[in-house]
Amino acid sequence: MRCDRVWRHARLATMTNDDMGLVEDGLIASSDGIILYAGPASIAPAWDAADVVDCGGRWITPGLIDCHTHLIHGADRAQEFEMRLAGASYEEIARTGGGILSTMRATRAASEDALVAHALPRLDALIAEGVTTVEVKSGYGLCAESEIRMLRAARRLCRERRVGITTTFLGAHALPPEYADDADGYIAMLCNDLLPQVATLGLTDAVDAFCEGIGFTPAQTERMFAAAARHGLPVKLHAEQLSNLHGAALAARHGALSADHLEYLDQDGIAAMATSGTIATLLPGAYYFVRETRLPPIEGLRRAGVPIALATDCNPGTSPLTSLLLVMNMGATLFRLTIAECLAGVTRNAARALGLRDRGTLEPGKRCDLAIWDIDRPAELVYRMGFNPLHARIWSGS
Ligand code: DI6
Ligand code: FE
Repeated sequence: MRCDRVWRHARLATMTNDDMGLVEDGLIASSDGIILYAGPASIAPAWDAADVVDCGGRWITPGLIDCHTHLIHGADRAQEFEMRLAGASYEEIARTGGGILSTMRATRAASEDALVAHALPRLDALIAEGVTTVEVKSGYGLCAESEIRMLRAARRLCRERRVGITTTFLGAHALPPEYADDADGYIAMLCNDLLPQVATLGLTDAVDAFCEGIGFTPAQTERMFAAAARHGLPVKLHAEQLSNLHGAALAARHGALSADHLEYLDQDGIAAMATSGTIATLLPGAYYFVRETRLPPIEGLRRAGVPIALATDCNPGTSPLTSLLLVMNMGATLFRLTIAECLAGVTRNAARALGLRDRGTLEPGKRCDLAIWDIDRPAELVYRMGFNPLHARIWSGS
């Protein structure tokens, strides 16, 4: 049978089952950027390929997927980090005009070109470790013009690099100064004016909110979800990061793709997520960086069969992190996830957290997004810290 390309003498972690779907002597065939075959060489059809790559026994996984980032933002907050090291708390810094609002000012001041230019080094760091799809949120503009500019900048990233980008509208991330003391008014503006604009322009693939004491209430979150439904957009939620407002259960009731963070998630939230098929996206970089001590309820999620995704949460305030390999290491070390759970978290389950059925595993019919690794066993991807064993990255078949 004819195809464009074959990778042979490879070991595969197809991620098609909970044991990573391992294949010792594997072969992948692709045409037009789509996998035609991924499995044992011994039972593969005889492929007639224009291009045959001998992998020399290297491991191939699906291209990695970072399903929760704030990659587009105006400036970093290293200075705030110094203040925190000197004893100031995140809340104190926020009260004195720092925190999210300082990033808002920098983001509003940045042109679309500047936002793209500032994000590219972060995107390149992800790509260098085999990432082939990245979710990017808005939420540092907090006004129509700047939120739209952020989403346009995010969409541009996939024209600047060979990578899949999905965008998420996170207007309900923080309350901008124009609406101080009027959170309901801000939410009404988002629902009635800004989200319809963003949806009409085709700039977003999903809607997210920050449901938290320092963010928005469950009632306000629900208004965002209702507006998202009016535009046919799926929802996700920053939930139970710092306290338990029962956001995950609310998200589940609205059929959310994912609920993210979840350190303070309770059993009712877990049960609701299990019923709705909502993915639990854990963000160990934020847990680490804010020195959180409360662990997400991993065992409860496992018992209920809630699929777990892992992501960087790359943002300037609580997770200035651009390594999914390190995220996997943190997932194992801090959250006690298994190797198979860590890898599923940045492939199969990350795809589900984005509602993308066309990637995340090595199977016929899926996109041919691959990461080829110089390792002897998959555990090495999780075990090392600050070491990058990527041999090659294939996006859309080449
Ligand atoms: N959760 C977080 O940890 C970040 N946003 C959110 O919703 C914080 C973002 C920042 O401090 O800039
Ligand atoms: Fe986040």
